[in-house]
Amino acid sequence: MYPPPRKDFISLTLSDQHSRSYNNGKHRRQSCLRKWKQLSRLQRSLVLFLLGLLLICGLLSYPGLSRQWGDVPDREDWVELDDRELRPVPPGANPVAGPAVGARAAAVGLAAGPEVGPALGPAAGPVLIPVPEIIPEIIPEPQKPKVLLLPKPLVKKRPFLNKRGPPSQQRAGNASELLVRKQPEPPGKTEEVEEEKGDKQLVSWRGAMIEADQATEAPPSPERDIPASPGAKDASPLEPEFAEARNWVETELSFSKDVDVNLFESTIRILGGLLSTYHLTGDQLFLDKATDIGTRLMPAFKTPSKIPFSDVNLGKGSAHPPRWTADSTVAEVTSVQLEFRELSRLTQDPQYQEVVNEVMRLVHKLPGKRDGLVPMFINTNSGQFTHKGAFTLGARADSYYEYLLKQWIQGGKTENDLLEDYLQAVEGVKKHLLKQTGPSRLTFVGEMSQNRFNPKMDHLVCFLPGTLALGAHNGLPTEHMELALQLMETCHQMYVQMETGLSPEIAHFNLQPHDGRELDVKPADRHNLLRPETVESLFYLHRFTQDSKYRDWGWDILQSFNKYTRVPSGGYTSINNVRDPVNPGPRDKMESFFLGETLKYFYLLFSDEPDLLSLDKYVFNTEAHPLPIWPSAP
Ligand code: DMJ
Repeated sequence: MYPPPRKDFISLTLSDQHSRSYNNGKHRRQSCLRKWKQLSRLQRSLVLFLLGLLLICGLLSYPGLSRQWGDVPDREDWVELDDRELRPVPPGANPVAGPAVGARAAAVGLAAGPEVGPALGPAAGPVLIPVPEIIPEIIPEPQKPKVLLLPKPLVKKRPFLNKRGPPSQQRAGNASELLVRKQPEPPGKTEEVEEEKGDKQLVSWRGAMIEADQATEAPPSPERDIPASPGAKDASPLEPEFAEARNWVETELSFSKDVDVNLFESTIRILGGLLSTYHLTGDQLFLDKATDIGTRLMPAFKTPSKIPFSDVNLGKGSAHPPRWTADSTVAEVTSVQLEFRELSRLTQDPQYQEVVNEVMRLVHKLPGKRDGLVPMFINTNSGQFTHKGAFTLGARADSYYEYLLKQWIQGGKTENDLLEDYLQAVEGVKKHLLKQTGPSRLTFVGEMSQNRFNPKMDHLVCFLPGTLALGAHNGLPTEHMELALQLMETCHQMYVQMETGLSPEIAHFNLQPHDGRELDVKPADRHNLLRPETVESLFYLHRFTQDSKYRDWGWDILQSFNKYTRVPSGGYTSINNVRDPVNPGPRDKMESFFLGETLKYFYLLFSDEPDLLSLDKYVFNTEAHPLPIWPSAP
């Protein structure tokens, strides 16, 4: 048995060990050095190379570095990572953004690298970019496909640092205020995934990922983006896009096709769009194209009654009604007049105007109306209304009323039959279709069928506040304006009372005084097609009253569109259910009126230019294409 070690022994031992180990180390180092010197130059290079390789592998296997430098497994993850921090880049720095980052930067109005396209402009001066944008510069990603991204020109020219948020709340601010503030959550929202990142949030729902900071860019400079007067040729930030579109119209757009088209839809969208573009640019190409399609649509009017067929074959020059009936829709045959009349005025060829004026003459004296209200169908053989006794301001009748007023305005307020029919129709609405809800006395326009009132209102009816206000602006009774204000409130309620903040296609109003909700939506009516009518009316009411609440209401609608209908890969979609914010049911379909009308009316609503497309100079067709009000006859 050994005695316990003494402390000094221990100390001595350790010291001794240390000394021995030191001496051993010294000897080892000396022998290593000797051995190293004995190696050939080739052997030394090989050893150094292997050591270097080991070092690099070691570094790359370190998880943090690996994530940043090496593989970027998922683009979405990478974008989310981007959001965590923003930092300034010094002047002159040229961050090369990957496509997703570039697009994202464009979406929030920040600087973007050259891959985004020259239109976004280089990052000049101190700008903010997401931190990882500089990483591809360190280790480029050769496998990344070069995706040509369409620039977002409305953002690129001006970051609009002082114009974020509802127009009534716009104020000067710094760049961080570009980020959209968190919106209050709709009730019943449970499954939504949200990640708040500072001021930003990502909101995802099945089928779509909405980036809140992609939300609405502030309105662009109106005077630069839309020429203010016919033939204006000011440089516009949209010039490259316009040049591309013009080139397409010139080289690709051909109406010489064996294809059936709907007379009304083709007139309001294509003919109206071409005429409007002609006025805004002064470019003869658009008038030539308008004349071409206008002429190709003319066979529709060759019917026994002169009430046009619904369908025309553009290539064959033949026309026909739908397969199952000889009827046309009243709204359709009476809502092509603004366009055909204007085509005659521009071409000095009366044939277009004559056919559409004839329709109005026939309808003006037709029996079957009730106090100016028209049925929904008209027969192309007999020229008589059919399915009489059913009246609505919604589908199949709506734009008849709109075009009565607008033709009267277009023609310089001289065509008294049009005015008479319009005034009588407003009285008919008041007498037969206007009611108030029981609980809060909301004014709405219902429907009537065989003398039975139905408290059902299509979202389409929300064009009416705007039209009534336009009439009042043109000297019609002030009570039209009062009615417009009341109906505007109702259309607003059709949005705010839904869980998504978006209106259903159809609402049923409650006439009972003490019985539950203001409005009800049937399961089949819960879809939203990105329709424009409410935004359109908000534009008119804001223009005429300058009341900022209409802009605020419009801003809220836009936020809801962004939250529930925006698709990350581009565009917006109709949805199935405005009552389900968790699963609104994207349809993967965007109607063309969303771009043609809804966004245009948003643009006009938020514009600070009081006379942009002045309502004293232009009348908007039912697809939101402005046509000039004719100069008064001498
Ligand atoms: C548009 O195509 C036109 O406004 C038409 O008059 C009816 N409504 C749709 C959009 O909702």
